[in-house]
Amino acid sequence: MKLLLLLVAVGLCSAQYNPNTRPGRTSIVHLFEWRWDDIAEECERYLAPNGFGGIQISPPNENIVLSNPWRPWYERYQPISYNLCSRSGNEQQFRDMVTRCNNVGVYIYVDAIINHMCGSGGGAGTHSTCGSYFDAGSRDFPDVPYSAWDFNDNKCRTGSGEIENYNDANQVRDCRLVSLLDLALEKDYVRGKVAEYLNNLISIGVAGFRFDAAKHMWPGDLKAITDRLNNLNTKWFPSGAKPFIFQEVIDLGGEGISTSEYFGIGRVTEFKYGAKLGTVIRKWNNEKMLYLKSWGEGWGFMPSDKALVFVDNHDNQRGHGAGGASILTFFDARMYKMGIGFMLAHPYGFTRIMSSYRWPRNWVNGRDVNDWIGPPSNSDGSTKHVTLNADTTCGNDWVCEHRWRQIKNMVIFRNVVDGQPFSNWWDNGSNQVAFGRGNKGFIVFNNDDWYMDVTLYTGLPAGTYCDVISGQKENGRCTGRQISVDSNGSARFQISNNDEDPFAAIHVDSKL
Ligand code: AAO
Repeated sequence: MKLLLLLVAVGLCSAQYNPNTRPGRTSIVHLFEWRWDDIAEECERYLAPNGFGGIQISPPNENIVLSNPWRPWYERYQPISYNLCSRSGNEQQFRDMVTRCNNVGVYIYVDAIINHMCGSGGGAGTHSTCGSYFDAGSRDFPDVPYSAWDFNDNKCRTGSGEIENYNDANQVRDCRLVSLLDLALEKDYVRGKVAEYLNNLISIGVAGFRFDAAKHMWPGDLKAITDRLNNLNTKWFPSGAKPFIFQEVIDLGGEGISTSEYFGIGRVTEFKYGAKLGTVIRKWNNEKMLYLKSWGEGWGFMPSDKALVFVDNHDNQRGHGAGGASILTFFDARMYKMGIGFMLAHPYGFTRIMSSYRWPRNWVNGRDVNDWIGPPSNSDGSTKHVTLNADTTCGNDWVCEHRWRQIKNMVIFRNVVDGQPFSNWWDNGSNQVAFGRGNKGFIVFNNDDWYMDVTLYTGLPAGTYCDVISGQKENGRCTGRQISVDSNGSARFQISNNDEDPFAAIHVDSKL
């Protein structure tokens, strides 16, 4: 029995579910396409003071430079080498960012593109972000180096060499995803090169990885690679700490590959989460917030301790990947804030916030024809800095959702209620719902088309609280609405369906 328990414990420890965030920091933010020097500043001036746990950064390695269309964001998903230079900055800027963010306890999670190199039609030359030579046609990437032997061209069994059928797991893993040259990760040499890249990042001080396109890699190959990874840098992390791993596997059900195949390696993205939450908040398909009472595993999601959750990501906010039209984004700001508010208040999963740039969305026949547009940039292709406005929002077309008061305050809410149970659920049988987290926090939504005026048991100690959605506590005073919790723990909530944000949230740190 003891041996069995030991084996179970060892098995679980070898998978890397722990995000390595500092105690009491429970969310990460994806600073999509940000420059390393801007991220370093953001860690010091905003993310650390507001309790963010870490950052998913865009791929830091050398990638192809595309000119038709011009410098799309997705060129960064086409590696040329593992040199650390990209539109976000060079190696020295990368090291500086990791050091400065780590020093204030905000950790870096690298988007690791290890399934493939550039597209098969990527041509030959030095059109790459550090100027390294490559030849996609002959599969030659001398800066790694990889050659034709290191790709799956002979293993793939489809006529086109492309993935043709997502129900066939062999195709999905052995053939090319949208023409991207598929690395032979079963080869010891290739595994070694990938591990060397990731270990270099670990030595610099990163805390973990997003495995891009994990669904397109065999779990056994990923396991072999993660088994070669070093422990985290003890300058910032406890000795023996392993890199956090979260794997991008799209599983909305009904395909040949399921997320559970990847639990042995680390966490997995739960794409059902954003797709379903968007449907509920939009009130499509007769969905109601009432049904969120059983949110989580009750909705057929993976176990909470395996899940990485988000309302939108860099793909599905622009129609790539999966999720479809229900996905909420900053374009639907009012519903988006409710969705993020719900996610951050609910205990399910490890949460990631999206932080975007604006682009001129243009739907033609159900597709955004501007889905390729890269980050705000200068005419020479360099990415623009994130500037700050007087009201703390961002300029230069950076949306900075993570700086929206409602979102930032809910990141703090989640930290405050960490470890507390889901409790005191209430609903009106429709779209007015409320729930608490033990005796630490309480949130109330009115997504119906009529006024809400209810007195609810909150579980909180008596006192006057500041609603952190309509305002926040500043210098001991509340800039938004105040909520009084009586000696029985009950409070009256009046929320108009016409309020700018039809929800309210209080927690023990927002008590006046
Ligand atoms: C670009 C061009 C291509 C060109 C290629 C090479 O767009 O035309 O061939 O360069 O020259 C990103 C962009 C791609 C871009 C690529 C490389 O999104 O457009 O290609 O960089 O520059 C699949 C994968 C998933 C992937 C997602 C986009 O499984 O891993 O496609 N996401 C990651 C990254 C992403 C990146 C890559 C991977 C590549 O986050 O940014 O691509 O590094 C089904 C499958 C999914 C599949 C989707 C889309 O989903 O289940 O696994 O995702 O199809 O193909 C319903 C279904 C749902 C279904 C969905 C869409 O919702 O329920 O299951 O419909 O059909």
